[in-house]
Amino acid sequence: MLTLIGFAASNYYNKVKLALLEKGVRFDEELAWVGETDLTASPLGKVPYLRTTEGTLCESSAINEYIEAAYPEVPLLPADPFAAAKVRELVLYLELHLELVVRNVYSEAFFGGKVSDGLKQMIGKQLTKNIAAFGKLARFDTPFIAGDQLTLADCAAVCHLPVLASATKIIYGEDMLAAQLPAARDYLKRLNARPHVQAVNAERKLNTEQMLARY
Ligand SMILES: N[C@@H](CCC(=O)N[C@@H](CS)C(=O)NCC(=O)O)C(=O)O
Repeated sequence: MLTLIGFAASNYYNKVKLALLEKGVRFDEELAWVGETDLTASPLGKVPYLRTTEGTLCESSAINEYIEAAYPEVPLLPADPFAAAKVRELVLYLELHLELVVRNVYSEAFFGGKVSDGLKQMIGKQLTKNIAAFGKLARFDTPFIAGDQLTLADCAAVCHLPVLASATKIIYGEDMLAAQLPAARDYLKRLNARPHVQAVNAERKLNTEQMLARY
């Protein structure tokens, strides 16, 4: 049995949860807020992490790759090695070049903190460049972001892109994702209509209220 540990306001937690749901893999959830995590399982104190019968695993992409290999019945990676690498390329772009960059302004966008104007300007510039580059790799003309099949890249995109959209709207007065990649909106609408995505989003909203009430 698998136990996913963390909190449902987290985009990384939800990326793994969505993969488990879409694959139909049974799992439990265990709530652990930042500061309450098991540091032997996730030494940086980050969520999510996964408890398995073999031990624990942290880092959402390592977890999703493990789930994919251990439960291959409903695949979220193409069998073709090149097509699978294209999916992984999208996940890396989403995280290294979009999520980790925009994360620098979350404290002001979502948590009542303050970010310097200099940093905002630098992050804004990086995002302009990185969103355009992401748009060269992402497919918005196909049902899913890497083509005709739902993949791990969709699990990441549907959790990370809305945060990029809302953080940039708050900080820069413009949803930079919609401004640069207008087709992303329809893609997210399509994905958000999936029952498992709806379930993840409903729990995200509830958990976000709980998280903000703790501040
Ligand atoms: N690279 C990590 C990122 C996970 C991450 O940043 N999680 C956030 C919540 S969305 C977290 O735990 N932040 C607390 C911290 O960094 O101390 C992954 O893919 O799992």
